[in-house]
Amino acid sequence: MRLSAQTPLPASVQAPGYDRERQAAGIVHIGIGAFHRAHQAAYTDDAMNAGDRDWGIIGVSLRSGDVAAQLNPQDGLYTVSMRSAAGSELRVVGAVQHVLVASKTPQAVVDAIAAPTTHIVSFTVTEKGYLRRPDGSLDLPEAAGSSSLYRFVAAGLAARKAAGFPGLTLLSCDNLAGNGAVLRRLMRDYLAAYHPGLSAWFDSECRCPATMIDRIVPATTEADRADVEAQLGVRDAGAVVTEAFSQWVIEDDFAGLRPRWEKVGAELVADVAPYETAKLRMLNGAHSALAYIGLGAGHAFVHQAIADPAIRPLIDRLMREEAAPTIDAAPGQDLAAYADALLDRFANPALHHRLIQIAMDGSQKIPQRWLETLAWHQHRGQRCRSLEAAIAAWIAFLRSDHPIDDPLADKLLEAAASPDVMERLFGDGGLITSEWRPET
Ligand code: CS2
Repeated sequence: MRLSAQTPLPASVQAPGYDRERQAAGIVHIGIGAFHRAHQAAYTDDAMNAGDRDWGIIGVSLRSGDVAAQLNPQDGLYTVSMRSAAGSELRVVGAVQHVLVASKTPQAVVDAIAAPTTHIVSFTVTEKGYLRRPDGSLDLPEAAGSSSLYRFVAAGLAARKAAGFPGLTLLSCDNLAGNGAVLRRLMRDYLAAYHPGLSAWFDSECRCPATMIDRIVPATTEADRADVEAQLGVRDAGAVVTEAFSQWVIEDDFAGLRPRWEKVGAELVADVAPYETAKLRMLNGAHSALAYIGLGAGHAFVHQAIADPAIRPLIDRLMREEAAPTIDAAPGQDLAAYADALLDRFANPALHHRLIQIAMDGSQKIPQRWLETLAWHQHRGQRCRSLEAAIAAWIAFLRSDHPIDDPLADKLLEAAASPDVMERLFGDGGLITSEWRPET
């Protein structure tokens, strides 16, 4: 038996407390992977449980039909399993209504964005999904391709303008520095090249708030699905596994309506930057260091690497002595307590978060996770021993027999094989754009 709207659920499992059939879809979410299902969709489900209405989510996968095949036969329902050393707690999320596959039904995606009930289009397309050139501008030929978010959003916006409907909030939920401003800039680049008649309307009618999104969500395994099935009593092909912790800080700058996410734990603030910078440089910076250093030491999981007495002090120093001083904390933001909490989260033995999952797409992650911190210290004449060790571990990883999953894989492998590897990666005109220059 498969999970669906007809399935009776065990009393211990939290289920949607609102009439799912009667909710309009207020959100179109592009990139409906495990992270969105464990994070934004759960907040939105909470908001509807707390009384908000018409915030159903239409999920979009740009390429793969996998998530549609998992969720559509289940009426959009799926389980979130929150795991800690004490055990796991299950909830079934009802916010997602159905999933479209853009490569199969592109017009349905445009129609969903153009629908008068839609107020927000949100994104988790990973760093590389934004199709940026090294100088930060949009890669226009790529953005004209069939799996580009920009094509669908622009076509949906054009239809809204033609129909006289209001603009939208475009909400980036990816780990980029200044994700709202990045999306706005790239969307403008796209419109200027391909829909110039829409540029002024986009600027006046649409908003791109910045967000800091945080929840550790390992890729779901077959063992996880079996574990959920044992507790739920039915098969859930779309289950996701995560930690109890969750955080979402959102710039309060919306074009129109939004769910009252602040009633269910999100923080709506004027300036996201201090939270986002701390998260990228401390959490994600430590994660990427754990990935390359940990894999080099023979570990498979985050909790194993952080327990290694040769690695833990280095990560501790990376967060407290290298990353934290570069951050202008917001009032009340306690970076030492943040580092303590991160060490505990990394140590969660129930998560089985694979280092190799974090190691992918290094070229897209390392600038905002490590290089901004390194540049900050370099301007002050200071070295960062932990981050330098992390860079050495990344290069060792590129030279190892691990398969390299990265949009720049071929170029990285070529650079890593050269004796001038540091120059080829980080020098002037190198593969990775940054202000930081390696010491010679
Ligand atoms: C991780 C992130 O895979 C990665 O690169 O660092 O996905 C991390 O788990 C999340 O950003 C936590 O919020």
